[in-house]
Formats: sequence, structure tokens, C-alpha cells
Amino acid sequence: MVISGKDLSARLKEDMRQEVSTFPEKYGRVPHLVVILVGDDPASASYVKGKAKASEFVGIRNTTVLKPDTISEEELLELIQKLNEDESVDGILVQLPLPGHISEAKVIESIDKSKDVDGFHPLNVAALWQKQSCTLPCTPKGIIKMLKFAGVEIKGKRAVVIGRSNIVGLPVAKLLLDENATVTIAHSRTRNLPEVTREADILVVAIGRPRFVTAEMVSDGTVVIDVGVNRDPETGKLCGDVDFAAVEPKASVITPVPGGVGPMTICCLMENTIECFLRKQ
Ligand code: L34
Repeated sequence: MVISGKDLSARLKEDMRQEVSTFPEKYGRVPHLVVILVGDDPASASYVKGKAKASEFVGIRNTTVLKPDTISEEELLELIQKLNEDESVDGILVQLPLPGHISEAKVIESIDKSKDVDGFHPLNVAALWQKQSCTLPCTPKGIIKMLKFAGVEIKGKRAVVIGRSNIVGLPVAKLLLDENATVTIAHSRTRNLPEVTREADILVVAIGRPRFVTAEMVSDGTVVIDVGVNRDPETGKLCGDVDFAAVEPKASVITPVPGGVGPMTICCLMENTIECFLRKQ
């Protein structure tokens, strides 16, 4: 079974569109998301466009602020400060990665926790790891939604996450743990990685290397979630971290790239923006 994140996100966005359409009457306005893109990396520009398009569909007001990669850290922090103070803004997202001369940690920390639609602020991260209510990071939240939609039982299963980033690997491991999976976090220094991944009932791959996971690394019946969005070095086409053609026949459930986790990330961003808006009402 191939889970289409594209179809699932379309259904969820349709529900949100209906919900948001009631907001002007109830609250006098719709949620407002501000996305800041620094520089002109084509991949980031494409994701940011996707966020604007989804906002438009759902009925969320979207302001995308484009800044040159020569912007100083100070200027960026000033911009965020203004948006923090702006009552008409519900969500602030600074698209990552940022140019090397800007501290991502400083920028993330400068965003008001209540407007942190990414769930990247240290206070949101702390809340997640203490099982307190918080804004969940979009990609991990989307992954759990896909597993539940596909009817995958997580409780008691062995989950292996490849990758330990703050954005995906660590938080998805925590969410799987909260669903009562037994979780292993593997990474570039893991010894005998294929041995580890073959033990997985659920395998989440977020390592950022084209077709890194081969058929030999998965057992029959494994649920495979591919978080990678890479350009194939030869064809230039989009591809995941999993060799889909080779792994799909062995997997019980698998997500494609494109059309898998990516659209779910954007869908969960819409959900988080609505949540931040509603918390203020
Ligand atoms: N602050 N930075 C911040 N928040 C995020 O949540 C992100 N991320 C990651 C990179 N930096 C970020 C995203 O938005 C990755 N990411 C993301 C979002 C959407 C898609 C991929 C990555 C997506 O929609 N992918 C499509 C293909 C898009 C294309 O053609 O380029 C897909 O079907 O997978």
C-alpha cells in the first residue's frame, strides 16, 4: 500500500477550509501566517510557494517576506521582533536553512513561542519532551497522521528512525515513543546499520541522501516512511532517501517522494497556524 500524502493532505485541507470559513463571523478575521525566506535557494523557494498556495486554499492569510541573503542577523531579528508585536500576525515561520552568517538557533529563539508554528522554539521542544501541550513540529506530526490514516498500529512495534535532526529525527522518535513504540535512533555513525533497520517494523528515513535505503535494509512487511526530498544527481528529478522501486515490493506500507511526507508537512503547518490563531481567541 502506497500512502498518498498528497490525497490525505487534500482531504484534511478541505476540512480546514470549511472550518476557517466560519472564522470571519465568529472572530472577525482569519488566521495570518507570515513566512520569511532568506536568499534564493530554489528548493526553499518551492516549499515556501507550496505554503502560500495551501494557505490560499484553506483561507489563511499568507504574507511571504523575501529577504536577500545579504540581510544581517540583526536586521532579521528586528523583523521578527516587529512581527512578534504585530497583533494581526498569528504564525511566524523562518524557512531553514539560513545563510551561514546567521545563527539559526538565535533566530528560532527570537520567535514568540505562541507564534511558533514550526514548533522549533526551545520552549515548545521542552514541552514536547515533557509531554505537555505544545505546537508539534510539522513533519513529525504529518508522519504520525499518515501512519494512523494507513491503520498502522504503532503500540509495541519496533520503530527505527534514521537521522537525528532537531526538525525531524528527534521529534518523530519522541512522538513514536509517545505512541508506545520501541524506538531506535540510527545515524551516520551507526554500526551495521542494515542489521538495525532489518529489525524495524516501522522505518522512518530522514537522512538526506538519495536512495540511501536499499532492499537489503528492510524486512518483508515493514512500514517505510521516506522523509527525504533530494534531487537525483543524474536525472535532476526529485527522489527520496529510499530506493522506492526496490523497497516497495517488500514494504507493507510505503510513502512516495514526491507526494508523500512533503504535502503532509505543509498540511500540518496549516493546522498549527489555525491552532495558534484559536489559542489567541
Ligand atoms: N522553518 N524550515 C522551516 N520549517 C519547515 O517545515 C521546513 N521544511 C523543511 C525544510 N526547511 C523548513 C519544509 O517546509 C522541508 N520542508 C518541505 C516542505 C514541503 C515539501 C518538501 C519539504 C514538499 O511539498 N515537497 C513536495 C515536492 C515539492 C517540490 O516539487 O519541490 C513533495 O511532494 O514532496
